[in-house]
Amino acid sequence: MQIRTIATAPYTDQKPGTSGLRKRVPVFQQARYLENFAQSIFDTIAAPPDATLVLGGDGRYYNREAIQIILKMAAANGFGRVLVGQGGILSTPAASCLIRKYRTHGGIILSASHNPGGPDGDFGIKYNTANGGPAPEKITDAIFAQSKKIAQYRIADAADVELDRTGDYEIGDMTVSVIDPVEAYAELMESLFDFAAIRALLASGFRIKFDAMHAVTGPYAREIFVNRLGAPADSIMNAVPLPDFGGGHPDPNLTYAHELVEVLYGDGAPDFGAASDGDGDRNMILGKHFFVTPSDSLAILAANAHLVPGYQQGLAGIARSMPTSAAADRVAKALGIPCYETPTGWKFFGNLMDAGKVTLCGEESFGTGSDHIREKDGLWAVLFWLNILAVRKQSVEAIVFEHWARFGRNVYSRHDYEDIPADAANGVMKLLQDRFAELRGAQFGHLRVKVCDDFSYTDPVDGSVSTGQGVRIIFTDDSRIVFRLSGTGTGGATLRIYLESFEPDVSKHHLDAQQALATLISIALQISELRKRTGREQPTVIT
Ligand code: G16
Repeated sequence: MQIRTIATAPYTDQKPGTSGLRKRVPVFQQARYLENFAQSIFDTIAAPPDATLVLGGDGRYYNREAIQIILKMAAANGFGRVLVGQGGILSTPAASCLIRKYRTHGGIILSASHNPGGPDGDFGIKYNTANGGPAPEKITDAIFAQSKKIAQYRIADAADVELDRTGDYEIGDMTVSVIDPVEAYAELMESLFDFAAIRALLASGFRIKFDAMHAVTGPYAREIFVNRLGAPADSIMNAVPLPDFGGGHPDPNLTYAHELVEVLYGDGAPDFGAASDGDGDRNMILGKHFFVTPSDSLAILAANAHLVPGYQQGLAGIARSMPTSAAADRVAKALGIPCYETPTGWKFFGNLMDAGKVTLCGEESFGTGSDHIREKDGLWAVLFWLNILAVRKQSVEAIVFEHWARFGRNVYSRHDYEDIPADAANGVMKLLQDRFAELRGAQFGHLRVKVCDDFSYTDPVDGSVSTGQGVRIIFTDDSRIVFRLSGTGTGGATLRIYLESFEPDVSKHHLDAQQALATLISIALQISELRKRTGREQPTVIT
């Protein structure tokens, strides 16, 4: 096999965001673009000779082409073996599971998560380390630095590998093992949850609907819910992964998963609904005519973890991202365990989990997971809920209301303003930062500002510091408004406003969140001059 060293010139825009490098497909299709980034990863991680790598993606447009290129580059860079999901498919949690199970050097995941796919959609690539989690900032920063000075990449002259049949193939001295993408993951799920109890629940007439949104979880959901748990085949919708996700936006929230929402809010609705995103790490949980916010979901999973076999031994601690509501903090307090507040991005949970400080983690961005892997995990969250429902034999709504009655309700909402000009978005953030002094102590009706700052985080394990992680305006009653720019979009900027207040009064727990948060919403719009600066009257998405 001939290995070619090809001269290249750097691209200047290969800075990984919240979760890897995400760009439009045509950007990745430029000559040497993918190759430059992949080589920058290989140069940075400096894997020992004959190391093993996991490789797969969410099946979006350009997945297969990218896999063939990366396989040939891995062979040229001295890897001994690459484990690839059949058809190039691996959900992000399954990739994390495989890295850990086979103790590989790391893995490359091809996904732009919840962003749309297709020839004009998004593509993405990220590196996960040997613990199975997204590379921490010191590695992604080093990859970016390397991408700015790269001068050559290495690639093997070899034929494409047959990705659709499982088995071992050779590229020179490197073995490519094409494996079933579902099996190891399904086994891990079976080891954590009481499948017999869930099977009995489903056999009792409890109806579920899972929306795979034409993305990667279809085959996983079919194996787990239908084959292993006995759910009827029509419990799963949009279950065939398509390169363009059927033209949809595979983001499991009330706006983009509207097909599922209509089913769960319609006549004769099933008892439980859930959706996952492009790469299978996000989840949305619905009851009959009822939506569970991701922040509440984390708190409820934590409060009920003792009902689930994999977590019966207790939780070491909980972690949540800063913009996520403090509902989980209340549960942690009741359990007498620590609760950590990190910046947005799953990569910040890895150190805490590796150090045994936390068992459950969650984010308002529809991500929940545990230390069973080092990624958030959509189907895991669905199974956790089903396990709780099987034991408690109550409706989703009843479980949530009982939770609020015990802990109080952290009323929560996120307003997203998507695809606004970057200048306008940066202008809003700058204005807020310039106003810190003026806002501290300011009175808005009955609310007075207690803290106003830009969130920064010192990792308690390795001492690394991350600054500029979102503007917080916290009032004396602990209600708060957070402004943050998304780090996952590819077009313009997405400005997120996170709103939270606490309601201890049970008689007000049924109130609509938008109504309950109306005062905070109007303060947010006022102090940010958002409408004037962006020309937007309404958010694009409200969750
Ligand atoms: C990624 C990260 C998450 C993060 C989310 C939102 O999710 O893995 O940890 O919460 O982005 O990020 P942002 O608010 O910056 O858009 P995913 O599912 O896109 O990989």
